[in-house]
Amino acid sequence: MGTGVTVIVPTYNERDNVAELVERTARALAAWDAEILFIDDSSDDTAAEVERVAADAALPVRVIHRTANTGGLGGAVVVGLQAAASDLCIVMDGDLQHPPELLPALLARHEEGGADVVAASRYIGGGDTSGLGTAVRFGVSRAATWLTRAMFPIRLARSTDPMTGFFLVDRTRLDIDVLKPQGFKILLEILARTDLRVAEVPMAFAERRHGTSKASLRQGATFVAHLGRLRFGKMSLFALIGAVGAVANLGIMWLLTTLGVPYIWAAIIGAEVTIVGNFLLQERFVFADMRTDARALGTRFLTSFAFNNVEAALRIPVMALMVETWHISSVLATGLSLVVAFFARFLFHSLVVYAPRGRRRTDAEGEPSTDTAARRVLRAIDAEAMRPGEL
Ligand SMILES: Nc1nc2c(ncn2[C@@H]2O[C@H](COP(=O)(O)OP(=O)(O)O)[C@@H](O)[C@H]2O)c(=O)[nH]1
Ligand SMILES: [Mg+2]
Repeated sequence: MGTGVTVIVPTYNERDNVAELVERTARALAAWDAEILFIDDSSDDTAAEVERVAADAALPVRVIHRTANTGGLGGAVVVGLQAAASDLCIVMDGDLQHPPELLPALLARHEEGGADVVAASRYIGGGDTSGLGTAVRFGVSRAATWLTRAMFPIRLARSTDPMTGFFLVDRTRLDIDVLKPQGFKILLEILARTDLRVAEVPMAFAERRHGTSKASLRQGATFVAHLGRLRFGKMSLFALIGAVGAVANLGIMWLLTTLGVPYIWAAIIGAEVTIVGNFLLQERFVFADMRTDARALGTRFLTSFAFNNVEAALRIPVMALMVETWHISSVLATGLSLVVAFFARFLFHSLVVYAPRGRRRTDAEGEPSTDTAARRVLRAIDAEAMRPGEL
């Protein structure tokens, strides 16, 4: 028996693929002290099928069936990394698009040394993407890969396929707690948030055996938001949306005044439309991960709307006061007030609008919270400042 290895297989309705996957994996890893660990979120009886197959499998097979699907595929992989019997873990899809026969090659590359992660790439010599199916899917996959590598040119310099779901990772080199996986791209999460060394082996990506793909347009949107958050953190994404809103605001004003609407009204309509538009974009892209714990949508909207209106109404008189009392130029005053307003808006949204429900005034034991507002503000700023800043 060789070294221990755990093959982590996330499954979502993969019942018909289990038996073949276990058999091929057992054969490929006959020389290793291996186990297979399924992390299952299925609504069919995949978990029961795993138990059935496990009974006469040639290697230990376990299944963890999750009752709540937190974090989707990425969340399942994190659970697998925590529960694995071995420190050497390999994540592999449950639909046989990742050929188990490649497992020894991943392990061999790791044994050569110099790498904490070994990824199976569809894009290096000998790799093959025909299993991706349609030309559209291939194009989307390629474009997403280029975009991602362009955004992390240093961290992903050695990774031609940071979105592959087939990879080996040495758990002892990984701080699992820093991962905040969303959706499908767990390897990207690992490579972007840590400085693990990555090596690659080519993979021929196969056709899915049974069942259907769970990738979707929705996963695509989640991916773009995930990428934005990994790269910029919440605050920069928030700023980006604010900037887009400012341009939209000017456009609306221009349109309305051209149509003959008096400019005061054009300004008011432009401002309100922008406030509502910004709110919707923030909901979807900046604070999506905080929505489930926060208060109801209506309450979030009203709090955000009220804040922005008060802020917009206050900014002009405050600016006037600055010019009058500090004798600074009006341009400088405008700049200063916009910067202050930006931070105020961001902090208000992350600390109040999207604050976790029920944890605002009491701590876990129901005691009045000793966590002061100042401390929470500092923590929020700290969390943003400590994003992966390097490329
Ligand atoms: N545990 C778990 N597995 C998932 C989830 N979504 C997808 N999977 C599994 O992740 C693997 C890749 O998903 P798949 O639908 O094949 O995506 P595609 O290969 O990109 O089309 C498969 O083994 C799925 O069963 C999920 O929410 N939870
Ligand atoms: Mg698949």
